[in-house]
Order: sequence, then structure tokens, then C-alpha cells
Amino acid sequence: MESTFIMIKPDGVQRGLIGEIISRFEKKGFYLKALKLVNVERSFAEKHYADLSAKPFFQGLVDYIISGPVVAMVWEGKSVVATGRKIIGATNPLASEPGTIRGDFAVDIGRNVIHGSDSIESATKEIALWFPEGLSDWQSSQHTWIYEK
Ligand code: IDP
Ligand code: MG
Repeated sequence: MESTFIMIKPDGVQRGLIGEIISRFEKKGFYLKALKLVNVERSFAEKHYADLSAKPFFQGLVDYIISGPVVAMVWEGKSVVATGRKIIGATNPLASEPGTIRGDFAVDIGRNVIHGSDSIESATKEIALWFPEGLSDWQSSQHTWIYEK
């Protein structure tokens, strides 16, 4: 089992997409292990996106992420990192396939609704950054109906 960090960005929260997004991960068969609504500090957003600090859009990206509350989550499941990225869709929503979250709900790259960890290594780092308090270790009673073993 893997875990990934998923964040609904301020535009997703403002546009009332929280339920829809959670529903897609939930119905797929992934398990919600942590969830909180947070107003992110500038320095925290800069830390989360530190790898992109040299990019010309970095300042705009940080301004976007701190422009309102975000929903931070950890989802667990088999191959959830790569599959989560597929559920989310390509970074530029105009290139995201219909049926993906960005393909269905976004237009501009700077308003693309959702973040998902891009590798197991990033997921580990992001989960530690966002949830130093730890995760819930509950088990779904549906587990054997979703996983063969
Ligand atoms: P990802 O979110 O699909 O992993 P990254 O390349 O990690 O994409 O970029 C992080 C975020 O930065 C994107 O989701 C998007 O919000 C923003 N971003 C990326 N490229 C651009 C750009 O060219 N212009 C404006 N914003 C961008
Ligand atoms: Mg990324």
C-alpha cells in the first residue's frame, strides 16, 4: 500500500468542488487517511513548492495557493501515487483528458484546482510537511471487496 498527498487548491474550495473531488478518490477504492482545511502561510507554500522556486511562475503560484483555504488530504491504496495523478489529469487543464478532475473542471494552468504528489518520494516528503501530527490508521470494512488480497 502507498500513500499520496492530495490538496484541493483555493479555486477548488471556492468553486464548491470539495465533495466531487473527495468522491472520485473514495469511489475508486482509495482510503482517506488524513484531512484538514487550512489557510497556508506564504513561507509554508514556498516550502511545499521549493522545487519550483526558480520558475518564472513561482511567485504567482505561491500567491494562488495562499489566496484562500485549501483542503489537504492523504489517500492510501495500491499505486495511489501514479493513479492519483491520472485521476487529476495533466498539469495544463486544456491538455487534461475529459474524465480527469482538471479535464472536467479547469481551464487555466494557474487555476488547475488540485495538487497530487508526483512520486512516492515526493509523497513521503509532502505528507511529513503537511501532517506532522500523523495520520489515522483506520481500516475500511470494504477492503476485501476492493482488493483481491
Ligand atoms: P503538477 O501540479 O501537475 O505536479 P507542477 O509542474 O509540479 O505541476 O507545477 C505545480 C503547479 O504550478 C501546477 O499545478 C500549476 O498550478 C502551476 N504551474 C505549473 N506550470 C505553470 C505555468 O507555466 N504557469 C502558471 N502556473 C504553472
Ligand atoms: Mg508537481
